Amino acid sequence: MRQEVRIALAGNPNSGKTTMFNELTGTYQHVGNWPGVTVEKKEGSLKGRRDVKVMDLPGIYSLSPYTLEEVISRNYLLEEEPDVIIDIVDASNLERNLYLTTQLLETGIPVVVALNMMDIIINRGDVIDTEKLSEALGCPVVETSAMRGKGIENLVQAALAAADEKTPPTPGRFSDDVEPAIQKIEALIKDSVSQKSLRWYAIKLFERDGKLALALSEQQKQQIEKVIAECETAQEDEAESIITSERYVYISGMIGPIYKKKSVGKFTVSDRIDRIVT
Ligand SMILES: Nc1nc2c(ncn2[C@@H]2O[C@H](COP(=O)(O)OP(=O)(O)OP(=O)(O)O)[C@@H](O)[C@H]2O)c(=O)[nH]1
Ligand SMILES: [Mg+2]
Repeated sequence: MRQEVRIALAGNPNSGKTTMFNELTGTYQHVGNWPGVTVEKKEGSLKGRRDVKVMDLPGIYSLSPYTLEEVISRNYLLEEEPDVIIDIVDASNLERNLYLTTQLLETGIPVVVALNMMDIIINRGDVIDTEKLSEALGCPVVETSAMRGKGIENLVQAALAAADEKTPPTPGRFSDDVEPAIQKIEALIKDSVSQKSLRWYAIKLFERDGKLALALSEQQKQQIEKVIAECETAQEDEAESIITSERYVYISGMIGPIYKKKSVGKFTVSDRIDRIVT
């Protein structure tokens, strides 16, 4: 018998997860227009595929341990280990949404990005280079409009293929100021966690995340603390904030060449050159 495939829908509040869940499962769940609607996990089966389960997770901005929604989502991802995460990204707020994406890529679970709300981007006349975004993130990116039922079939195919291949994503590296510290922590804990979650735990330990289910020796803890303290002194910043800044720098560098806003001027560059030279 074929084994069950489990797909988890994760993303920022109001990015369209429940709308997508309804499209994927053919069920109808109330969709509100305000953030924080989905606090419980909701499970259904993919339309016509009872062997594929879809989980609608609460909306979150980060995988930190501060809100109930974050704790529910990250515990589900790390403890239940779904076969693939569909990261529902609101393309009209791309930069902010990718902050969570960078963290999902660190869990070691295959990720497919649904670049949702593409209807808004098209209406604005903006252009996103999806192929470049996919290359930069190191995971498949599929354009969708959950509200209009667009791109759903492509998304399902990409998610099932990723679940089948089981290839963990290659998360981005931080700058040379911070990356060595993360790698030192990875080396210190490599025998205490599974290889696929190594980077996730190293980063969370660096952030002094208080809710990690991880048994470390006193010696490991002291060595890790030393690595963190050295980096904090060098950066003149506190560890969690160092990682936040690293993510934003990384994302804005990535987005520059990928997101083209509709040009606002009346003339294109070549029009202007023509006017100047003639
Ligand atoms: N224009 C547009 N609107 C969309 C799209 N997908 C969802 N929406 C709308 O965005 C709003 C939020 O959608 P939800 O599906 O509730 O978002 P969610 O991610 O489940 O939100 P939380 O459960 O609060 O985290 C609703 O008003 C949807 O109709 C889309 O592709 N395009
Ligand atoms: Mg929802």
